[in-house]
Amino acid sequence: MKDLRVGLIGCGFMGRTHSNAHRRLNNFFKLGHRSVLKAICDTNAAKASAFAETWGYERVETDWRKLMEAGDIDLVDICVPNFAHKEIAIAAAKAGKMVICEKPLALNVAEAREMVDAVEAAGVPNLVMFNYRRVPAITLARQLIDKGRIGRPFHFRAVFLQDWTISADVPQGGDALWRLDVKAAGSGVTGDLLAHNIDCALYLNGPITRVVARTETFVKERVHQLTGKVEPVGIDDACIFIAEFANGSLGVFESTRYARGHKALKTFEINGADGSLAFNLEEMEYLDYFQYAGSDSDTRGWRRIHVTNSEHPYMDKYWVPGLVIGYEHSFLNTLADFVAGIESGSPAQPNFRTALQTQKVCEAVLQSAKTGQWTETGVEL
Ligand code: SOE
Repeated sequence: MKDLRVGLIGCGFMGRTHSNAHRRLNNFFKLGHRSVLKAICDTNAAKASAFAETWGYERVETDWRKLMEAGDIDLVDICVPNFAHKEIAIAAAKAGKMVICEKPLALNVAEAREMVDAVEAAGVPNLVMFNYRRVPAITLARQLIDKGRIGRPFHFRAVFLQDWTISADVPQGGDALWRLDVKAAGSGVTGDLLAHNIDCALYLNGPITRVVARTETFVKERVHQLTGKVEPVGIDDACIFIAEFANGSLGVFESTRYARGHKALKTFEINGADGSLAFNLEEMEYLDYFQYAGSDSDTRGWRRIHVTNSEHPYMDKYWVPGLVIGYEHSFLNTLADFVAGIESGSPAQPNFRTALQTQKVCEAVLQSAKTGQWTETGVEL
């Protein structure tokens, strides 16, 4: 068993999800590598020390550059706000480290391209943490699509709805609230939430060729936590777009942080000639399936698949049939596939190049919202 020595940067929510995945990896997956939590890095030393104690990191750094120089770090895991992804990922690649990066890959396509070039020039394993692909029900949806169970696809529709920024008193910027600061996040719901739905759409239904979008910023000014001043809000609070897929199907996407009552309502439905599939993150252990082809008209109807059998994706790694796993396991499953990919030489997806395609769709969406025009995405998959 080899050590995979991890240096993780960022002690926020995503730092916790990734740390948990590293900690649990070898409890559930039989791999040739063991995650070893060597160093945690955050500019806030007290926060990093407390984090190190909670999650079991051996040492604390406050400057991420130290991880690049360190001989005892194999993998740099980037869990900082989006604006810092590029510099850290490129430095890690140049230092010959493997890189895992939180989503979205970058602030924009230009940055994402530089990051792809850096990891490919260095030849280092790389992955972007679009975790929802590895929710077993979503992976199962892909397997059923690959088996032809829905036939020719006609429609893909997806939403990601939250309600945590409705109050104009919520500040922007700084810890936790950097997602509301366009300089730190690059965009609002498009990069933060729709990027997940776009990644799932590319995974399940193939390339999106063009889009037309409408965004809205409902609260135009907010106090900035770091400056204490009221500043204009530069992010999209809500985004709706329609899309064309290369396979001829049509897509509808909606995301907002203003859907009162919804905390993380992430759903998709895909309708084909021979069947349909539907998923709802609030009931993530189920995949709904309507089988048309091969079913009898008197018993035809939507069926709920409880995705907990050992033949379902990832489920043989956990408990016994009928018992569920949760949100955190999607990170664990992704990390396990990343490590298995290093060992087999068949890299896990989405790597940086694949995540660049999602970035292109996000950018086309934001561009279209400005011009009101259909916009080509330039996605290559
Ligand atoms: C935002 O609230 C957020 O935490 C996103 O940043 C995550 O990517 C998403 O999975 C859940 O919501």
